[in-house]
Amino acid sequence: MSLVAALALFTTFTIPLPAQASPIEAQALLKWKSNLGNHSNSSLSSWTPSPCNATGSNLTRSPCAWYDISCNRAGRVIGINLTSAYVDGTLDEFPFSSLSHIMYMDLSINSLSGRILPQIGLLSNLTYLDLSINRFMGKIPPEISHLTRLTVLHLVSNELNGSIPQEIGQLHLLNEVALYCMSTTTPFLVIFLLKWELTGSIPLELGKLNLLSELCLNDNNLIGSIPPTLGNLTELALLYLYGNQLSGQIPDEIGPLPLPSPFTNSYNIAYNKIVGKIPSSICNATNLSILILCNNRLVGSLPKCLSNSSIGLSVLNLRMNSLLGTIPRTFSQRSSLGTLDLSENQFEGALPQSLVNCTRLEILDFNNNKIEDKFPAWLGKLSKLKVLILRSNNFKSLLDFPRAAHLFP
Ligand SMILES: *[C@@H]1O[C@H](CO)[C@@H](O)[C@H](O)[C@H]1NC(C)=O
Ligand SMILES: *[C@@H]1O[C@H](CO)[C@@H](O)[C@H](O)[C@H]1NC(C)=O
Ligand SMILES: *[C@@H]1O[C@H](CO)[C@@H](O)[C@H](O)[C@H]1NC(C)=O
Ligand SMILES: *[C@@H]1O[C@H](CO)[C@@H](O)[C@H](O)[C@H]1NC(C)=O
Ligand SMILES: *[C@@H]1O[C@H](CO)[C@@H](O)[C@H](O)[C@H]1NC(C)=O
Ligand SMILES: *[C@@H]1O[C@H](CO)[C@@H](O)[C@H](O)[C@H]1NC(C)=O
Ligand SMILES: *[C@@H]1O[C@H](CO)[C@@H](O)[C@H](O)[C@H]1NC(C)=O
Ligand SMILES: *[C@@H]1O[C@H](CO)[C@@H](O)[C@H](O)[C@H]1NC(C)=O
Ligand SMILES: *[C@@H]1O[C@H](CO)[C@@H](O)[C@H](O)[C@H]1NC(C)=O
Ligand SMILES: *[C@@H]1O[C@H](CO)[C@@H](O)[C@H](O)[C@H]1NC(C)=O
Ligand SMILES: *[C@@H]1O[C@H](CO)[C@@H](O)[C@H](O)[C@H]1NC(C)=O
Ligand SMILES: CC(=O)N[C@H]1CO[C@H](CO)[C@@H](O)[C@@H]1O
Repeated sequence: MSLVAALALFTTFTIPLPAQASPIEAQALLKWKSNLGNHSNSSLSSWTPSPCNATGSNLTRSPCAWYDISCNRAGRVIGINLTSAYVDGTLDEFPFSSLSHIMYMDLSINSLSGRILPQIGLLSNLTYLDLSINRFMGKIPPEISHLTRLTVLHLVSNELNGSIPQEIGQLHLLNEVALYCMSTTTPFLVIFLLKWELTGSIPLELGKLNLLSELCLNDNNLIGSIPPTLGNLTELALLYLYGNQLSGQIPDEIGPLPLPSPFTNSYNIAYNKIVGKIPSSICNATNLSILILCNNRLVGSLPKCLSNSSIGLSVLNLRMNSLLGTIPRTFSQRSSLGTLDLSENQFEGALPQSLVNCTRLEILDFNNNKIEDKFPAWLGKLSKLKVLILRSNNFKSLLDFPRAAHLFP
């Protein structure tokens, strides 16, 4: 289920004013509020025991009229949305046991700190949980696995450490797990890069989450190899494992299932210690657009499909590996490559002339290889090219360079 779908489901059950109130829920939430930090400047200002339109009954104590709280027809709280509400404090007094009907909880982008308490597991109706961009610390409680209806789990950008609980594998409905996603819509996440310290290995059990479409575990200290069970995730569109200490081999064609799957669109395992060859099974990932394997210990030559656009790559970054052989010669007119970075490898031979077919190329980096060629002035035909790096190779007739450079806008 997408975020939109999750929200739609959520909204369907929402009505502004309930028939019955829930004074217990109101009291419990007010107790939490009273333990929070300075909330004068936040949406919590609507959280009051007696709203100004009070008419005297317990109805007025309903939290359902509060900003960012949603209720069902019975007046039970089913949604709490405090994203970007300047909330500052902990979950220590959060009324986990009073909010058993809650389905949607978004506390992202606040200043919440302390631990994510095991009592989170009491919110067994939750389908959507977003605690990202806060200052939660400590480990992810294994009790999170009690939230069996969860479809979306976002814990991005906190100060959590410890290992990923293997119990997450029990959350069969999950389709988005973001323990750290870098999305273009939230570029400021870069600031938090160093704050995230999950350790241990990637649990095999993640392979059970067969509805998973996005898995981001980047920028942690994860060790071990990429579990072959991730090959079971046939709907996985995005896999970010970059910036860890992962070693071992890419599960290859000998393994039970190839990685990535034909659905995979973005595959980024850069900045690890992964050894071995780029498996030819990658050619089956026909939907692959972004392939980033840089800064690993990959060896061997390139599968041909990476150049002949039988897959429609827009980014291919293999920088800083030990790849060798010649660069495939078959870049076709259908190529959608915008970035081709093969720098810091052992590629040899000449530059393939067919690169002129890659009319969308903006970045072309062959720095520090063993390419022997004349200076490829013909690259001047690539009108979008902004970055061209050829140094530390054996390019001849460099005297042509000024003239060639002139060809580039
Ligand atoms: C509390 O918030 C108000 C409004 O933003 C601000 O003026 C005040 O300085 C804050 N007080 C503290 C102690 O942070
Ligand atoms: C109180 O009622 C008035 C009139 O019905 C309405 O305009 C106002 O928004 C209400 N205020 C709150 C806090 O519900
Ligand atoms: C109001 O709620 C309290 C408990 O919070 C309850 O004891 C009382 O009977 C309620 N009053 C009405 C009029 O429903
Ligand atoms: C939660 O609040 C944010 C900001 O107020 C809003 O953009 C978002 O649509 C809200 N989500 C729901 C489900 O109401
Ligand atoms: C989950 O919500 C449903 C409907 O709102 C409710 O009947 C049920 O008791 C809730 N589950 C728990 C464990 O409270
Ligand atoms: C996690 O961080 C807490 C303090 O935030 C520390 O006490 C604990 O030892 C850390 N655990 C690990 C496994 O790093
Ligand atoms: C998942 O993958 C593992 C190892 O790759 C395999 O043994 C297992 O049968 C797979 N499970 C399913 C349900 O496909
Ligand atoms: C390929 O990716 C596009 C979006 O980039 C998506 O709409 C389509 O469903 C994907 N196809 C497969 C087979 O995954
Ligand atoms: C590619 O997919 C086809 C069809 O599913 C399969 O037969 C073949 O073994 C796959 N090739 C690789 C290298 O995984
Ligand atoms: C591209 O490469 C794949 C895999 O090597 C091959 O099956 C396919 O025929 C090639 N297509 C073209 C147009 O060369
Ligand atoms: C450009 O690609 C076409 C196929 O799309 C191929 O026939 C042609 O030879 C390529 N051009 C060069 C210069 O290799
Ligand atoms: C009601 C109020 O004071 N709101 C302010 C809270 O803080 C943000 C940013 O610091 C301001 O933009 C709001 O006006």
